[in-house]
Amino acid sequence: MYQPRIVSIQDISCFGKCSLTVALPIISAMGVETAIIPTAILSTHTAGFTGYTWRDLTEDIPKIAAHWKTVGLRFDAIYTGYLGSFEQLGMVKDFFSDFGKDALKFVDPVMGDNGKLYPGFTPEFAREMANVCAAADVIVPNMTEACAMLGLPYRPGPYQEEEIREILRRLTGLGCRTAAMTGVILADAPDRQGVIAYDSKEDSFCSYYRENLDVKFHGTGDIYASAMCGSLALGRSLALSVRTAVDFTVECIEKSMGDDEHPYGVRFEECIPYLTRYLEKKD
Ligand code: PXL
Repeated sequence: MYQPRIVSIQDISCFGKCSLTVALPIISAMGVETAIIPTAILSTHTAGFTGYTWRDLTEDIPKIAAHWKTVGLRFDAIYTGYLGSFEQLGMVKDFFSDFGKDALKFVDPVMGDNGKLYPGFTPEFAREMANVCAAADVIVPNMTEACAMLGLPYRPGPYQEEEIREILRRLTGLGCRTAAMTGVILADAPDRQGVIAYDSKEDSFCSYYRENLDVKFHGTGDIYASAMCGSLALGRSLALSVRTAVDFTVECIEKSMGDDEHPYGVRFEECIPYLTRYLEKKD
């Protein structure tokens, strides 16, 4: 049977359960081959830690891509996450041109949360990230990232559904077919949290919510994006992939609630054995 292959382009945070250290196990557990291009090696992620080390691997990216061209590698999906510089954004666009013709280009424009950009990110960087999103097929920003990319003022939720829909229309107006907003809480149902996705080609929206767990863990956006990209690479529909990713993320958060030892990341490892259960669900 055909095995899909994803390449994920983002950093390795050696400690902290995010970016490649969650993308690799989650996508692999879905039965999807996972190639990687590490963009930097950090001792920890940048949220909640200070004094972390950072080895930049920018110059390796075009070299890896050039070698892969000689090997003739092909990918079913290209999944980008945290990217650390303008130069890397340009390289991702080049990678899309070189390897993206038949691949799903999936961009998680990781830049911030709760109205704040992570250390080192600027409004100018967000505008350039919008250009990467323009070249993508599917993007999965949260409200902070969507507002930064569109140059809109951020307002904390809950939101009206039409507000989110309008932002998703504007995001796809950048050039990508599909935009999915993560971490959505609507005013008429504040006890739920979920994702609204818009397929601009079909002009259709889908959404999926679960109970709003009143806790914050780092790295859940990466878990969500990895599961959604893995599901799409398996050829599953947008609606089903959103649902799979939300359900898996919620399960990981539930496993971690009450565990004060690990605020830097969720206990996703204990949920991985059950991940394939979601894949049995069909449209
Ligand atoms: O989880 C997103 C992420 C990935 N990589 C690094 C980060 C963050 C968020 O802060 O700092 C290095």
